[in-house]
Amino acid sequence: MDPTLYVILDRAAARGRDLTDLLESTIAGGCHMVQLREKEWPSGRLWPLAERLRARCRAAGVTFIVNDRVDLALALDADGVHLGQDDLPPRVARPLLRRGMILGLSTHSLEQARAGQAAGADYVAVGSMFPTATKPDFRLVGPELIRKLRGEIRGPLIGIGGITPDTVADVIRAGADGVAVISAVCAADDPAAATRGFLDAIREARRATVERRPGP
Ligand code: TZP
Ligand code: MG
Repeated sequence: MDPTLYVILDRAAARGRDLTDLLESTIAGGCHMVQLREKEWPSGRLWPLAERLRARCRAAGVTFIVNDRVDLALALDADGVHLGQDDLPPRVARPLLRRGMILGLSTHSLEQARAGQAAGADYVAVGSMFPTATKPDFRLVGPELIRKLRGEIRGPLIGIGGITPDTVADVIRAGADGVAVISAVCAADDPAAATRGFLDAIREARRATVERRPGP
């Protein structure tokens, strides 16, 4: 799993565009990890689209994660599932997953991130980094929470919420291993260019972060 840029495909944010096309664009832009997030359609309606996305990710070597729905993740043979604080707790979901499946968790505080790690989450997403219209009930924690967690979270730490190519450096400099984004790619006029823009900005921020570290 390479969480550098984790693009969350969300139909509601895609301005009516097909998620298959959006996935193609983001793969062309260099993304290696995606999530299918669908808050409205029931699983039966989502299934044909989900199967197409899953197959394309497999062919492209892109990690494919399903949001919220453990049953759908299993049925698709997805690489993993992403759970929030109101979904099945990780200790309940983990035994349902196949060996090697990734379990990701959304967290919004120091305590939730610690508990998620203790419960065996493979990565911890932390948000919201910035205000966002995508999740109206967002809790603003800022890159500061990444900074606080960096020393104690062993697995990948992923910033989420309101991140754009202009703000991504703040999240990377705070110590995030990667960022998850919805609207900045799904609603972009040119999603492939937006993906490239993120990756360039992340690479640059990582370089600057390494250069700023004191030498031995
Ligand atoms: N969790 C915390 S903020 C957020 C989620 C799902 C929304 C992220 O969407 P965007 O459009 O990248 O701000
Ligand atoms: Mg959820």
